[in-house]
Amino acid sequence: MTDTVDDVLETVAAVAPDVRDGLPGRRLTEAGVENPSGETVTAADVHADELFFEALGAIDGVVEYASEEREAVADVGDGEDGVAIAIDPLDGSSNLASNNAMGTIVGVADDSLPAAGEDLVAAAYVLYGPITTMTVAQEGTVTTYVLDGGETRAVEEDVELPDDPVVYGFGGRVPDWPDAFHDYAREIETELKLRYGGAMVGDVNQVLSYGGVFAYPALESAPNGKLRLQFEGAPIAKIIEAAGGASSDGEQSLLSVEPTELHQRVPVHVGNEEYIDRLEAALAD
Ligand code: P6P
Repeated sequence: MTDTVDDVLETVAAVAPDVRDGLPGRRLTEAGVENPSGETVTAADVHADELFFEALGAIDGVVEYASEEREAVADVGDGEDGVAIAIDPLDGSSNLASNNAMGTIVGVADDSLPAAGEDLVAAAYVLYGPITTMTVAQEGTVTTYVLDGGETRAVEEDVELPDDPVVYGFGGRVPDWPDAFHDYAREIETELKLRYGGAMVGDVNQVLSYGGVFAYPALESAPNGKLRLQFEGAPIAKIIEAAGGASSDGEQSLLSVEPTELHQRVPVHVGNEEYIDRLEAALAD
C-alpha cells in the first residue's frame, strides 16, 4: 500500500502546478452550479476536480475518489482492494477573486468512504501561496515540499508546531458564535495575533508555521459548523496531530469522529494542544 500512497502523493504534487496555471483564466468565472454543500462552484473548482479525478483515478491501487464538488463516491477501482481518496480540489476558491491564498486538501484512507480520520494512512495539503508548497503527513511524520518547475523538493522534515504559539484564526461571524466559544475567543485574542485569510489551508499553514489555533466552530445558525469532515477536518487534523498538535470537534479528536455521510459538516479546531484542551474545557462548562 505504501507504494500506492507514494504514487498518490507524487501525483498530487504533479497536478498541483496545472491547477495553479489554470487559475488566472478562471478568475471570476462561476460554473453556474452548486456543490453538494450548497456552495457556489467556480470554474476553477471544476477544473481542479477534473484534473485530480483524471490523474488520481488512473492510479493502480486507488479504488474510490470523492471530492467536495461531487455528490457521490466514484468507483475507480478494478475490483481489487486499495485506497480511497477524499479531496477538496480547490479549498478557498472564493479567494481567487481577491487574489488570496487557496489550497488543495487530500485524505488517503484504507477504508471505504466516508472514512473515519483514524483510517487515513496519509494526508496532504497544497498551498497556492507566493510559492507552491505541499505539506504531507505519512507514517506519523510531517514533511513540507516546495513544488517548483516540475520539481518536488523537501524543505522541512519532521515538521512540528512551534512551542511558543503566536497566531489564531476563527471563522464565522462573532454574533453567531455560541457564548462558550465567544468567551474562549475573547481570551485567545488577548494572547495571540489574528491571522485569518478565509482559506483553511492558508490559515492552518500559519498555525503550523508559527503555532497557535485555527477554528471554524459550531455556530448558532449552524451547530455542525461549515467545514466538511471528509475533505477538510479529518485530513487537516491528521497533519496537525502528526506535527505534535491536537484537533477537536469540541469534544474529541476529529480523527475519532464517526463518519455518517460523505458531506457531513463538523466543528473544526486545530492547533497547539494547550489551546485545544482549553477549548474543550470552555465548551464543557
Ligand atoms: P468563511 C473556504 O470556503 C472554506 O471552506 C475554508 O477553506 C475556510 O476556512 C472557510 O470556508 C472560510 O469560510 O465563512 O470565512 O468565508
